[in-house]
Amino acid sequence: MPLNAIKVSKFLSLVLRHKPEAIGLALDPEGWALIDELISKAHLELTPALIEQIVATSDKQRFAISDDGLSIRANQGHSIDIDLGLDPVAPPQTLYHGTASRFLNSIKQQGLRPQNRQYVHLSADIETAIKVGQRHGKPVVLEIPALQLHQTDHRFFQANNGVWLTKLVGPEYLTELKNS
Ligand code: HQG
Repeated sequence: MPLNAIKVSKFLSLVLRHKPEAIGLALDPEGWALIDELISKAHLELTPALIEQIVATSDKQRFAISDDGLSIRANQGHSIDIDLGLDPVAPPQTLYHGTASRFLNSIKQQGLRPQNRQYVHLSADIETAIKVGQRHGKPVVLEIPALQLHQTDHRFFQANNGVWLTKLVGPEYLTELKNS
């Protein structure tokens, strides 16, 4: 992504996932913001075309535009309390969580917790989990027997961009992948 697009994408993540109040933006209960309102309140120079381009080219498909084209929301990653309207679905047999080695002791004691976000984020493949972990330090990948957990009433959700979400994973279900 060009530098300006990265800057705008980070700005969109901030106001659509974490701090809409930073620019006095209103999100509806499902996390949607009106694009016109976002543009008028943004401190950056935004146009509908630039927003559409960022939504279309975001490497992780972080954002979605509503069917009527008027609103935008983040597909996942929220720290604020919004309802993505996702139904629980059966996950694949195994899911992965990328983290950093410095968090391992705490995770082994407490399990995976959402920390500042609404959900724990899980990946369907190891490569993605390594990249997620690298954002925090030396990456470590934890393997989760997702389907087995689902069969014991543990709920999993899949965001519109494919990222898997769940509320908590107990330490007894986490296996550290060596050489990850
Ligand atoms: C760790 C990015 C100590 C957890 C990514 C993680 C993802 C614990 C960190 C999305 C813990 C939270 C989310 C415990 C969990 N004790 N540490 N009990 N339980 N943690 O950034 O999963 O680029 O909130 O392992 O790609 O890293 O922003 O979550 O390391 O999809 O679109 O606490 O954000 O996407 O960190 O990343 P984060 P995450 P974007």
